[in-house]
Amino acid sequence: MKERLLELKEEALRKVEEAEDTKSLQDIRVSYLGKKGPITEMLRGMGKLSAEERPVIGQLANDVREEIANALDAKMKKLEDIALERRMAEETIDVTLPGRPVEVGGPHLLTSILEEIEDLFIGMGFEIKEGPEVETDYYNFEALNLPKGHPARDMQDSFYITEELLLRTHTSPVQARTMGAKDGSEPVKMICPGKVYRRDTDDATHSHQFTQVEGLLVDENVRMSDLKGVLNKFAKQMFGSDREIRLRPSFFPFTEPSVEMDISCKMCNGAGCSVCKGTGWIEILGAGMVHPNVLRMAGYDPETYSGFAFGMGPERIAMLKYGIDDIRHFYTNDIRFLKQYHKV
Ligand code: FA5
Repeated sequence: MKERLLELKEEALRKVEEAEDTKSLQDIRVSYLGKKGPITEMLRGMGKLSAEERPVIGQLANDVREEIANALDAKMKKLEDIALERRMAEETIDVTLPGRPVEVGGPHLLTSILEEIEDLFIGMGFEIKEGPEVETDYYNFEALNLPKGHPARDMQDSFYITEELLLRTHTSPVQARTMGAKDGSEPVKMICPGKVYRRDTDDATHSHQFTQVEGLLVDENVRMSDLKGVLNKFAKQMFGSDREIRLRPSFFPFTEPSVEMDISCKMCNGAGCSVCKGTGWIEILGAGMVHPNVLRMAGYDPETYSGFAFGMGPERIAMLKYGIDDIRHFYTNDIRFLKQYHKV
């Protein structure tokens, strides 16, 4: 029995010596020192030994167990130390390496232009309003003097969701919503920036989704000259004091009289070029005096109150201001294009 124990010890110690990972050490521990291991097995059979042999073999078996356990612990520590050293070597940080550059973003050109427009009108005492992009037929058309079947509805080809719901084709419904929320005697002075949608075919100056900024001023004694004064001030501040504005008669069912405003072309200084299609002028907005029917439907008495409204296209304004030749640049998000307009 003594020889067998010594043999087992030699065998176990050799295996410990050869073990290359902690998993093998666990296996050795289980197979030599575990409950079903050969040493425990031998200890169980000690009853068959003589009274003299029993303590000697018992002592030897315990010594062998202890020696194997110590060898296992020592090897385990050694392997753990090696693993730690290896990990530390792998994770060494070279503090002399240059840092990775952090890319700094910036607002989209359209966002900057909208903020610029908002700032200009806030400076003239207008407040900012918002309205829903999914709009009812009533606010998008009917409340703006465009009853069902009115031929002028064709001026704005629409994306309908149901019979009564559509993606708004302009920001003008916010006029009716803002007036309707008042009691019919409070003055209104607001602008409303936002996205609008039309079934327009995309080209250099048209997009099926674009932005508009609506403006509305309602009070007693508001005149066309007030509209002209506000638009003139806006245009000079936005494009520079050397730019001329021109109001042309036009038609919108919700304003009477109606006008469209042109800005003298920056590229050719009014002489005529490809950008202004040879006319020397570029259209940026529609406007007019709020139609009495629109005032009445929103609860304002047109005998006492009058107002002006306008709706401009910020993409067209940015194109004119920065000489951008295609509206699609705003939406294709080529970072090289957008980066040119990041303010540092
Ligand atoms: C309107 O949408 C009117 N609601 C404007 C208005 C408001 C008139 C208040 C009177 C009173 P219009 O369809 O012309 O009008 O559009 C106004 C501006 O939006 C245009 O001058 C142009 O700058 C811009 N715009 C129109 N269609 C597109 C398009 N498909 N892509 C980009 N910009 C467009």
